[in-house]
Amino acid sequence: MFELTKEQIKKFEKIVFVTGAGISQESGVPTFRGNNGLWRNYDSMKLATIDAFYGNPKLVWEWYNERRQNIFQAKPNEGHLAIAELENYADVAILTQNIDGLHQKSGSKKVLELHGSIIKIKCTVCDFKNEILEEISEIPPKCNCGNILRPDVVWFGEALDQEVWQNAVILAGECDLMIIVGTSLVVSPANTLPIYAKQNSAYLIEINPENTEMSPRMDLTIKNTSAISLPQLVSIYKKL
Ligand code: BJW
Ligand code: ZN
Repeated sequence: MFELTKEQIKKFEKIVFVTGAGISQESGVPTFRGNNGLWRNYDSMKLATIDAFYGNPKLVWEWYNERRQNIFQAKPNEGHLAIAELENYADVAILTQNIDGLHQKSGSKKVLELHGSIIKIKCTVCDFKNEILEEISEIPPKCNCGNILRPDVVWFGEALDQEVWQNAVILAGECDLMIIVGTSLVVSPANTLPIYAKQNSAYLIEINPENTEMSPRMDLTIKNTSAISLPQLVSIYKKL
């Protein structure tokens, strides 16, 4: 499946993974687009906006509460675990669009969360930030300053955390192998990361059962799921 020679693989010193919702699909976490992208008949893409939140904060909070409960029960799958294991053989960084924390749960150390985290909250007005330590009883929850709290995630039209993004761009620009897993690559600026890698002549591998708009620009496309494909990649490293 990985049509790479051992010699080619040995040359890859810095590996960067760009991951999206598809890597957690086999852990039971729904993706955003396609058949799984509906929640109570609402389009996930329309809920992930600041307008949706201010229009109906209770509804958007209910969406996040349900997802958090599901994510807390979810276990990293063979795909997450394979990436964590690869850290024993190479310099690995993960640039994830996911907010589910499953890479960290699987033991991966260098994980940059581009779109925030499901366990974090922040005030819509003041600088208050915290982690959700217990079940939220009052929806929407309130800050001590009197204003409503929101999930500390990045919605459409909002800027990514600049420090996280700058570091992601540096890592993408320095890697010699980028593996893009389980993302439709339709959301910017995350979908520009392969371009930074290509500028450094990195080798690009995409793992996705479906084609994406960027599939033609990949050096190798593996049209299979991440829980099947990633352990196969690690097994090549084990035999080197
Ligand atoms: C498997 C699999 C298996 C399945 N194994 N694979 C026009 C109008 C307005 C805005 C824009 C516009 N054009 C561009 C924009 C910018 C906008 C954007 O990109 N929009 C596009 C949709 C058009 N981007 C933004 O707004 C970003 N901010 C920004 O640009 O800021 C500029 C700015 C600068 C300065 C000041 C102010 C602003 C922010 C984007 C934030 C995205 N947020 C979300 C929600 C995060 C929180 C949450 O999770 O709730 O991020 S939306 C959602 O999409 C989420 C995801 O991280 C993200 C990407 O989705 P992903 O991961 O790719 O999932 P899917 O479902 O799309 O794909 C899954 C894939 O897996 C599929 O390909 C499957 O085939 C595959 N798969 N099973 C392997 N087992
Ligand atoms: Zn506040």
